[in-house]
Amino acid sequence: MTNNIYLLKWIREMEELVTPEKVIWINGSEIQLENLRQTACRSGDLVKLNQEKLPGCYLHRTNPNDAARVESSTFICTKSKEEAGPTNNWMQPKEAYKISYDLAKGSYKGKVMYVIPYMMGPVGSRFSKIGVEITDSVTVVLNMAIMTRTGQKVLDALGDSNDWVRGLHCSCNLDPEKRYVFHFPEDNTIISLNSNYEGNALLGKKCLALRLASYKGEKENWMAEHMLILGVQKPDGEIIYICAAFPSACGKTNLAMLIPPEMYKEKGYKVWCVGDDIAWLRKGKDGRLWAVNPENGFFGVASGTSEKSNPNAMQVTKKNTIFTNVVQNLDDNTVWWEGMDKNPPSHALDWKANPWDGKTSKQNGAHPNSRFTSPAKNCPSLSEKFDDPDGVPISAIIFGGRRAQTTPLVYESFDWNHGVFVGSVMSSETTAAATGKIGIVRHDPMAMLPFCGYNMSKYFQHWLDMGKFIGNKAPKIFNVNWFRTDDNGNFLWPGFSDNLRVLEWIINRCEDKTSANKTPIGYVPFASDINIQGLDISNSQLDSLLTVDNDLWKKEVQNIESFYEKFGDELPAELKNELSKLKERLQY
Ligand code: GTP
Ligand code: SPV
Ligand code: MN
Repeated sequence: MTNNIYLLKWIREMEELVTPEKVIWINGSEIQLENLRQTACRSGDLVKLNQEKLPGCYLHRTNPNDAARVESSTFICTKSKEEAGPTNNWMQPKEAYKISYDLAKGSYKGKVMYVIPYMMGPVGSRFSKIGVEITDSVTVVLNMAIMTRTGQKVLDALGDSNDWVRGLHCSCNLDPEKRYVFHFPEDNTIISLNSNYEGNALLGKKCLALRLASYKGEKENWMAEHMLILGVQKPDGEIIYICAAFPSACGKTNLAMLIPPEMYKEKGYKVWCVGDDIAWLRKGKDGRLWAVNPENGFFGVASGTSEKSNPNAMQVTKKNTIFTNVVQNLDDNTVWWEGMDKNPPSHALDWKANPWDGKTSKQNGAHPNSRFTSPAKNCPSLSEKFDDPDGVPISAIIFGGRRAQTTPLVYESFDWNHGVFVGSVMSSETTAAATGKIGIVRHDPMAMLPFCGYNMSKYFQHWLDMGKFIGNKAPKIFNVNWFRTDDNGNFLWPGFSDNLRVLEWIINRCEDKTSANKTPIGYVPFASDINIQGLDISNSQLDSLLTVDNDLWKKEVQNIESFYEKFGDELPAELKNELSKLKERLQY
């Protein structure tokens, strides 16, 4: 399939290391993939679902100890610890390679070694990056074939170049004590051991497209960000493109696939999905910031997804989808998860394959981080720019997280540097997307805490530098919070499709069409400028959503100060300055 000497040499070395029974190169053909699906069903790695109701759909159950990303096992392995910075786990490359090779050695014995050439970004785009992942897991192959562009066309694009990312994935025995996701940004290499959960094992996604890409972007004047990309088509037909960075399980997929409320549809609004998780951003020929989605599919949260909250996502999962850790309904061999509807199956298997009766069981049937892997082209609202090699021009960047208090529904930063400050001090409640406690508020700068492949201080500086580089054509920066609650813990804002009402205000601000209330933290909407027509929401509720409570913000400043201490003298002066200005405005 290729004569690339670098690739062939590496494959030979890896073959000698892992000693498989045979090697299969993934050429991306439907015939080959169909064979692999059958193999996976025979081995029990996948369960074939009802092909009339869910054509092309399969169920994947992970080992129960392996159902989410493991941040404590994720390492950046640069020569100096300094390069990984204070927010990443670091290991010396030599030590990480030693651990890797000891675990990988002979671990494919009796198994097939799959070689997956894949591309992140549209084929033919000069921004795209090529990777090759070696795996012993057929479900990894099938997931990668959905999430990335794979096969012969990638090898053709690679030619004889040595500019590609080496990725080795070994299932080993899924021992959580020996689980590692190692990144070697200086060697363009990723090694993942002892996990088959997609977030740890699909090496093109968070590992390449965020951790290695962010490292590269810093050196090459571009950015790899944990952002959805969407286009809002206004009644006049113009489409405004927006990127938004929310931490894991905080609403990216939902916002990216938004369907406008009736009233907005009638006016002529449409929302187009370009991407739901990752954006690569560059300065375009026109001087503006342009975004490309490097992925080819969606790896979305199943739990909570319903016809009511996200009908587009439900549509996305109706065919050619791999479900991970959901309930299997044994009556008709379909799937179910908490939040899908109020009618759980009684005759079912839970995500661990134990018999489960949804009508009587007190335990959840699906894992809270249950997922779907679906082709992007399944999305009814997929943008026609999805495959555009240049991507789309960005008018606004939105940061956001899950905060029960403190952060208003939406506010606008005063300028780029202040916007970078706002992103750098983001915090959000932890979710089931990663192992560990849920609901703990933690700082997660730009939603990149688990995904930044280098020193976070340098990353902040890079954001500041990009602002200078783009100058007055830079997007405006906003912050949103869909998750503010009342005293009883109920969400104050309806969210989901109604988030378009907030996007409308954001677009109006970008187009200088509306004034705003200048508060110590930024520009907050006047209540009369958020359209709540048709919503069951009182004026006082809207007022609470837009309140900036000085006392809470003074506490927030203390949290920011202790978070910033991590970075010591390396924290860019601009951010220190923004913090002092915030304190002044709060009359600290
Ligand atoms: P990752 O794929 O892990 O990066 O998550 P994500 O950021 O794509 O989050 P997703 O859109 O899947 O949403 C995660 C959960 O957040 C869903 O199950 C929803 O329940 C909830 N959610 C999303 N949008 C809203 C919203 O506007 N309001 C409220 N209250 N909940 C929301
Ligand atoms: C996330 O956790 O942000 C995800 C899922 O999108 S994973 O691929 O596991 O990172
Ligand atoms: Mn998502």
